[in-house]
This record gives sequence, structure tokens and C-alpha cells, in this order.
Amino acid sequence: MLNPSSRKSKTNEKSVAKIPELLVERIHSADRIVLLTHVRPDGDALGSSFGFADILRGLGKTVCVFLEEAVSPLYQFLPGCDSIVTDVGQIVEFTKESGACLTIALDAGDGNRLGITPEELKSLEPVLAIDHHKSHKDYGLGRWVDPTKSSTGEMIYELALKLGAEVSYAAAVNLYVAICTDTGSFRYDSTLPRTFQIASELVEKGVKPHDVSQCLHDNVSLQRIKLLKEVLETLKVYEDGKLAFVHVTGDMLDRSGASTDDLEGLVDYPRSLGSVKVAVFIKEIMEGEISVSLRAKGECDVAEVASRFKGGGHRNAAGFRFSDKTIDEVHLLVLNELSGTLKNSVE
Ligand SMILES: [Mn+2]
Repeated sequence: MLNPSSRKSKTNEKSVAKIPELLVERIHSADRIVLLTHVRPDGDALGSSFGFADILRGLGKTVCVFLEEAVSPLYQFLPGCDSIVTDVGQIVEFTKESGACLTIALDAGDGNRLGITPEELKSLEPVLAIDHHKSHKDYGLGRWVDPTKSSTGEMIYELALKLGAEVSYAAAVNLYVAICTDTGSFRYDSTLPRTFQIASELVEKGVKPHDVSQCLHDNVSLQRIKLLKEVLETLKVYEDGKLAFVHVTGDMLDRSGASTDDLEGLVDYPRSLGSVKVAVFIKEIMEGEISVSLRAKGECDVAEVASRFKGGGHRNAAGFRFSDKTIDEVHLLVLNELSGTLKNSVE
């Protein structure tokens, strides 16, 4: 059943973002800026990093984007993805050069998941954070955290307006990809009127939605399809189809020839079942190292469920890890927790 949204559309407002002055001032006064993002970066993490780097360069800043490892082949179409630094020592040296330096962490809800040690993070101070994770754990000197925003990419666009910066075509592609991936192509609950306004402005800057969609969705390898076949074989549903579980092991990756990058988005298949409220994807790539992704539709708050397992995320997308359990143990543990949560939530 479709019902109209109760959200008030603020179509006449150019920007409704409450951007802290500290952030704006620090950016204006910095000569050099280091951008960090979370490990295993997704489209939002990468798109907002490369997009923001381009915007800042347009303001005359020297910018270094640090990533723990090379950009996944899935995102190598993003403009600017080849000018990253993966050596943290090089970043620390960069901050010591003359002139004011600032570090900004993007899309990272946890300062311990930036791919660097706490000591290394300290040596990059001052650190500011821009993030939209509901589970954001404060770190650094200051922050702009807004869980109502669809994506960090959307926040970077608002910030560019506030800074009076030019958004080039290259930046527009990156921010569009960031918004597109974090909203599941404008399908998730976080997609608001402002999200479409920004997407529309990015399209006016030359982004072609069809081309981006081709790069994001219609560009998969045979190995990924083989992996998908194996993963779907593991599908189990519970609670009248409200819960769907799938898992992957290192052996499945080996058999299919796929890489860990190919795991991204596979949880959308169990999530797409009509009856499903929460989809669970359990990954054991290395023996004993388990990560769990939760994707929800509607009322169930999976960020809250993830926090019970010391994880985090958004209302509709969250995750957590274990290092001392088997897939079966994790399956049972998460099933019990979600069954209880569903029973307690008002339908
Ligand atoms: Mn994000």
C-alpha cells in the first residue's frame, strides 16, 4: 500500500543544512587538507572523498586522499581514483610541510575504522569529521554529523555551496555516485526532496544517470554471478519470511574466482524478497573472522540491533563483527536477536 509522505517538502529552500562554522572556518584557513574515510570504502566513502578533494583543489588547497588499499575495480571509473595515497607515513610527512594543515574524515562513524592506528590519527590533528551515521562515535576536534542526510556525498554538496566552491563535472560524478549508492539508487527511506534537488543539480553539471547506472549495476563479472549463485543456495527464511539469511565462505570465493569486492550489494537479493523485514549476510572470508551485514525495510532499526553486538550503521543498513565464533553460532545468535526485535516492534 502506498501512502503520501508526511514529510514537509522544503522545495523553496536552497539548503537546509546546518553546517558548523568551525568546519567552514578551518577549511578556509587551511592550505593543505588530508581526507580520510572508512576501511572497505563503499561508493559514498569513495565518491565523497574524490568529489570533496576536487572541490577543495578548486579552492586552491593541496589535498591528499588516504586509503588503506587501492580502489576496488568496481569504483575505478570514479574521476580522481588514481591519485590516492596508501602509505600513511607519506600522509604524516605531508601534514608536516609548511602552512596550515587540516584532516577531515568522511563517512566514518568510528575513528578506529579509518585504516590507521590511534597514534597515527593523533599525528594528523586537527581532525574534523563529516558523517551521517546514526551510530557515529565522536572523535577528533569537531564534527558535522547529520543522520537525516542520505549520504556523505549529499553533505559535501551542501558544504561546497556554503564554501562558495565550484562543483566541477568530475566532482559532480563522484557526489552523484555517493548519493546513488547510499540511497540504493534513490530507493531507501533516506531519500528526501533535497536528495533529488541535489541529484538534479549534479545532472545539470553534466552527470549522465544512465552512464553511472551502467558503471554501477550493469558491469558485473561472470565470477560475481557464480558467487551469487552459491550465496543464494544458502538462503534461509524465518518468522513467516520476515527474516532472510545468506552467507559466504572463503571456499565459495575460491570456487567462483570472485574477490571480496564482489560481495558488495549481494545482501540486496535476500532484502528484495517481498515478505522480508530484515536481510542478514554473514561473511567468513578468513576462518574465525566473521562480519555481518544487516539490511532492513521499514520499521526495524538495525543500527540499534548492531549496537548490541558492538557494531553500528544506519537505521536501514548496519553491521558488526565477531572474531571468536563460527558461521552457525553467529547465525543462531543473530536469528534470536532479530526474532525478539521483530516481536517487540509494532507492525
Ligand atoms: Mn555513507
